[in-house]
Formats: sequence, C-alpha cells, structure tokens
Amino acid sequence: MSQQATEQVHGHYIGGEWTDGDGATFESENPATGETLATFRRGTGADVDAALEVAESAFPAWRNLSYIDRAEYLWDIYHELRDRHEELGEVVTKECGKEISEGKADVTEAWHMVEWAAGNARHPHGDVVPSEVAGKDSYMRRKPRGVVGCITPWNFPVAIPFWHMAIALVEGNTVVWKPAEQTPWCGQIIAEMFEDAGIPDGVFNMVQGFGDAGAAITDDERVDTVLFTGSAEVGHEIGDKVGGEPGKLAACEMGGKNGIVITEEADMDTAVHAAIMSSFKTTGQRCVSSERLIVHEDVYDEFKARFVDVAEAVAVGDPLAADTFMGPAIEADHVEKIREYNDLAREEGADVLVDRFELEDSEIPDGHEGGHWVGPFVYEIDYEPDLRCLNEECFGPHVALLEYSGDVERAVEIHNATPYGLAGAIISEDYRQLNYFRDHAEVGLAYANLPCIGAEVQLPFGGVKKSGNGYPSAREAIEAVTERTAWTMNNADEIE
Ligand code: TXE
Repeated sequence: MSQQATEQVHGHYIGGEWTDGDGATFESENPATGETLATFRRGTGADVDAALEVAESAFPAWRNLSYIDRAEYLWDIYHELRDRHEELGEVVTKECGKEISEGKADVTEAWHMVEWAAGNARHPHGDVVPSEVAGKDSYMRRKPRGVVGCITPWNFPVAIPFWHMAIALVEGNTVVWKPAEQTPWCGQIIAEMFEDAGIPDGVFNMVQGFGDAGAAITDDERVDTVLFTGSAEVGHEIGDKVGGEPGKLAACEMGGKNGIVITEEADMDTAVHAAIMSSFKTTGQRCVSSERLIVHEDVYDEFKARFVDVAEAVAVGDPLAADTFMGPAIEADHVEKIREYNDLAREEGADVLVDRFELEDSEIPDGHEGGHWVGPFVYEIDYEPDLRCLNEECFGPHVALLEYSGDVERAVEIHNATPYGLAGAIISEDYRQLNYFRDHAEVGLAYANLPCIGAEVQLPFGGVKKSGNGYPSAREAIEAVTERTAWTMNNADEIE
C-alpha cells in the first residue's frame, strides 16, 4: 500500500497470505480532517484462530534458525524504514494526527528498536555463572517461549509494534499482532514490510480489528506471552486473565498521571520548556505526557505567568505543517473524554488559567473543519490527594498547576500520590534534590532537567503501580519473550 489512500479493502496477513476473512469492514480516518483514508477488514475469532494455527506451526523451524539468520529479516526492514522515513512519517501523521516531526520520530524509534534487537543477535546471550563445585560449568541459556500475541495502541502506531515484535522475533518466537483500530493503515504497511523481507510464512501474522480480536488473541491457550500497550483498564484485565494461566505470561504497559516537580532551585527556561513539551506535544496523548506540574511557592508566580503565556500561544493546527506545535485529538470520542475531564476539574474547584478547548474558527485551517480539534486547558487547584482530576488520566492537553511549600520531600509526596507510576520529571539545579527524586519517585521512567518525554530502546520502558506490570517493549521485553534454562554440566571425572 502506498502513501496514497486507495479504494481497495485491505485484509489480514496470515501465514504469508493476504486474507479477507468474513468480518465486516471498518475505515481509517484522518483525525485532522475527518476524511476516510482507507477501508479494512475487521478481524474475527476465526481470523485469529487461523493466525494462531500458522504461528504455532511455524515456531519449530523459526526457533531452529540461528539468531543471526533470524535477525537478517529484521535488517531488511530496518533499511526499508530508513529509506521510507519521510513517506511513513506522513502516513503516521495522517492517520494518528500527531505533528509531522513526531510522525517521523515514530518511524525513527521503530528503526532504533529494530537495530537494537537485530544487533543483539551478534551479542553474547545468557550468562556464564560460577559454580560451587570445581569442574562444573553452569550457565543460563535463553530460549524462545513460542507464540507471542502483540496488542498495540494508536499513539505510536509504528514504533510500539516494533518495540514489541522486533525482540520477540529475533529471540525466536512467532508473532500474531493486532494493530489499533484507529491506525490500521500503519498496520498494513508494516505487514507489507514483513512480506517484502520474505520472513517465512506464519512467523509474522497480522489481524486487523478491534478489542474483540485482541481478546481472541489474549484468551487463546496457544499464546505463550502477551505483550500489551494501551489503557489501564484493558491492561489490567489482560494481566489478570493471562497472568492466572499456568505457563502464560503477560507484560503490559499502560498510561500514567505523570507529574513534573519544579523546585525553588529550578532554572525557569528549562522548567517552562519541559512543561510545555510534556503537556502539549502529541496533544497530550503520550503515555508519558504530564498532566500535573508541582511547583514550589518561591517560583510559582513566575512559572505560572510564563507557562500560561506559552500555552496561550502554542500553534494548534494542521499536523502536516512544519510550524504546527500540536495537532488534533485522535477521534471524536476522545474529544468528549477530554471535555469531561476539563469539566470535572472545574467541578472540583479548578481556577482555569487557559481554556483553548474550543478553538477559534480562525485557528482551524481551511479544509480541516471536520477534524477533532482541542487546545490547551490549564488550571490551578488547591491540592487535595483525592481529587479525581489529579488522579485519573485524561490523555489530552489538560494540565494542573499545583503549588507546594516545604522541601523536595513534600513535592515527591504529592508527585507519588496517584495510583499510576509511569513517568515523572524534576527540574532543579540542586543535585541533592535530583537524587532524592531519583530514589523516591514511584515511576518506571524518571527525567532530570528534561521534558517528561522520551525513550531509548536500550533502556527499560515500563511503569509501576497501576501503570503496568512487566515490560512489553524495549530492552526488558527480552524477559517476557524468553524462558531461562539454568544449565549445569559436569566436566570432572567423578560426580561430586
Ligand atoms: O485503549 P485500549 P484506547 C489510554 C488513554 C486513552 C485510553 C483508551 O487514557 O484515552 O487508554 O485508549 C486493544 N482485549 N491509553 O481505547 O482500549 C485495542 O483494540 C485485548 C494509554 O485506545 O486499551 C487496541 O489495539 N485487546 C496508552 C489496544 O488494545 C483489547 C495508549 C489499546 O486499546 C481489548 C493508548 C481487550 N479486551 C491509550 N480492548 C499508552 N500506554 O500510551 C481493546 N483492546
């Protein structure tokens, strides 16, 4: 499928064939215009069943290839991602609405992951471990688990699938993947890349569709590991279901109610930049976006004035235009969710500082009237730990300013007082404050003097508390897609 949308109805990729199945069709929409991009088949239980059957049959031959031979298929995809960077970045932006620089960054992150996973094939694997007994060798050997089911969201429609699948495949597993229903076009292109790379039939399979197709994957006993990135609601349901099955594993990464602590020792330029980037880039629709800014009383007024000025000014508009800071929300239902959280904050006592939720007509570019537009919403509120607006993820450009007094311990206490624990940042020039945050912030990802965004594939990516269990992506995903054998071997003449 090229960058241009077509009239064709696109199907699933199962066992090396494109198939339609007997499901209904659904459409992919450009969230910046409301126009239909392409039409796809909606996967059913029968499609998932067919995909799992071929994935299971393909597993023995695939696992018997060397790591390096498996990685060769991924290297082809790596080159294709790089060669088609511009074009794919545009597809990401057209289908999920994020700014073009972010659309391209999505593709870059995908090839970083492929590079890392495929490069791993030439690295030592497992551990040699000293034994208590002279003459005995002992080491840990990794083995693939079998069939890995991958369920991915729309907000990183190219990066996250590769974050899951590149590692799973190089480690010797076969894959059944369901892309998000909002971004099937990205799914189609990724499947075409695997086809072009000539990966053996059944090793990689893609079933398009909605949550019912996802559930058909996670519920099936032929699936050995489920990797999931998405909402806390679905992630915990999957964790409970799959985690309760003997021999099955689930690694899930969900969202957050992330915060940035800005202490009295903060550099204000750094603080404003970090807060703007973290709250509004990708329209606040990143799992690491921050919706709480926890600011010391000594710098509160200055920070507030500067943050509000920039939030009033950030350019919302056509995500394909190079000077746009923030594109639309993903879909109409999501605009309603953001509206509800803005209203909730008001009901809970917020003093609204910036309300650009309903954009002015003049801000909406010509031809984009059907888009799902929202703008920044900034409020201050007297801190109380139980307010819903401070505990529930909105997943939009919705951000609270919270003033604190006292030391960094108090700031971190407020920072930690949500059920989530994905990401957090601290802005301070005082190394003791930075170290305190590093050691006490209840998050999987912590940033110092940086926006609360960004990921590197060679680092773990995942959260604590309600934000996740296990790591479905980046470095630690190896743990979820491999078994370990502790191998001990006697080299002495006698057994001790
Ligand atoms: O997520 P879902 P949605 C958060 C964010 C957002 C909310 C809902 O707050 O507003 O979640 O987003 C598949 N069994 N995040 O609706 O429903 C689904 O088809 C198996 C944070 O997009 O969790 C899609 O492929 N699979 C997040 C994937 O799960 C199921 C990114 C995610 O969909 C399923 C996205 C089921 N029962 C949303 N139900 C992040 N961590 O960045 C749905 N799916």
